[in-house]
Amino acid sequence: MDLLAKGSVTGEGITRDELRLAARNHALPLEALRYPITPVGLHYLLTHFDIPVVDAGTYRLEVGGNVDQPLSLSMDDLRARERLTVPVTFECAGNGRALLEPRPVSMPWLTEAVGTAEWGGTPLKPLLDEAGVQANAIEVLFTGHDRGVEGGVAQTYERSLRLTDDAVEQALLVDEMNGAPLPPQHGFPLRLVVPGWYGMANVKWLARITLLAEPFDGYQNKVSYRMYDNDGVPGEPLHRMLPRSLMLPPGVPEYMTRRRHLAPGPVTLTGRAWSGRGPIELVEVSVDGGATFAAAELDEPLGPAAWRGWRFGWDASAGEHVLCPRATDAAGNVQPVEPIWNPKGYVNNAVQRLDVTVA
Ligand SMILES: Nc1nc2c(c(=O)[nH]1)N[C@H]1C(S)=C(S)[C@@H](COP(=O)(O)O)O[C@H]1N2
Ligand SMILES: [Mo]
Repeated sequence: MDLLAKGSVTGEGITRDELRLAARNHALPLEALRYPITPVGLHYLLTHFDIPVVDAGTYRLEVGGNVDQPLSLSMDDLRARERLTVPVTFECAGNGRALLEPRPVSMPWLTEAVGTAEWGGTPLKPLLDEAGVQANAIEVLFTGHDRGVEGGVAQTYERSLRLTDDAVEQALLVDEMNGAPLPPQHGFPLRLVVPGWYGMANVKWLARITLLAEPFDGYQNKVSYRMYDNDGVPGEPLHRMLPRSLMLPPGVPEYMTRRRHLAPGPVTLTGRAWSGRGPIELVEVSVDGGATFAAAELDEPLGPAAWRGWRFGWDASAGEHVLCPRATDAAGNVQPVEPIWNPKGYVNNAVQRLDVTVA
């Protein structure tokens, strides 16, 4: 049975296809929220096709299309350019999908498709200026080295940005993650990083940058990574992240359910919150499953495009509790307590629910 073709399922367990995807593309273990910068192996992963092998020695980044001066750059050329290192939080647009009912069938993320790394590389914009973007260009397309078939369409992973998006100004071409060369699974030897956007924009294993005079109509722009309305009509392409907060689970877990067990008494709950649409202004915590919330204390920001730590004092009383953190950003976006369903299962930023037994 082709479940992908079925779209979404009610009351059915995770299928073997979904399980295989989930095993290839792991999430952030929630206890890794303790690190402001996620250790490389604990950062979530999402690779649609196979991880390609790219030889950094012979590598060239090609810049072409509607430009005055096409460029072909080696890794040495790229490394000789202006360098920046920026902490950036990534989140997959499908984060939260498996919590929707019915469940849209694709990568079955719960809430942890997230991570923050120090990305090191060179800004995109000066390179585009050097190539000389022609007046008729409206989009810039980023093409990876990875190929496959998705939705029945043979393709290379590629995504475009509109030249008018401020993302173009902020984007980086990176060859380092946490001070070391990119590992194969995160895009070696070069990837794009678009701070504040959902993960799909951060094209890995970058082969080519092409300036286009027409909107790009490839699969990952036209079919995938758009908000669909409930009649299945494709709407706007996904762009900046909505706010979300995750809590570092207190106490110890039960092996299968991950229910937390802790002793009664005062405990400091901590976590991290982020948004691509404005700085985090408020994090609140509910200890009663989202019925009531109280404000947490915010840590100093790590950077404009990175998650922000928070802490909350709780006097844990004996019994069963459901803990929910909720983030609000400076643009006034706030996480919903209940998920909002959509056919592809994107952008479900409903609050996390942690089951806790205090005894
Ligand atoms: N070339 C290429 N780039 C890609 C992808 C991919 O499959 N191929 N997946 C995208 C998606 S959907 C996400 S969420 C992020 C994940 O980045 P990470 O695996 O480094 O965490 O990479 C993006 N870039
Ligand atoms: Mo993603």
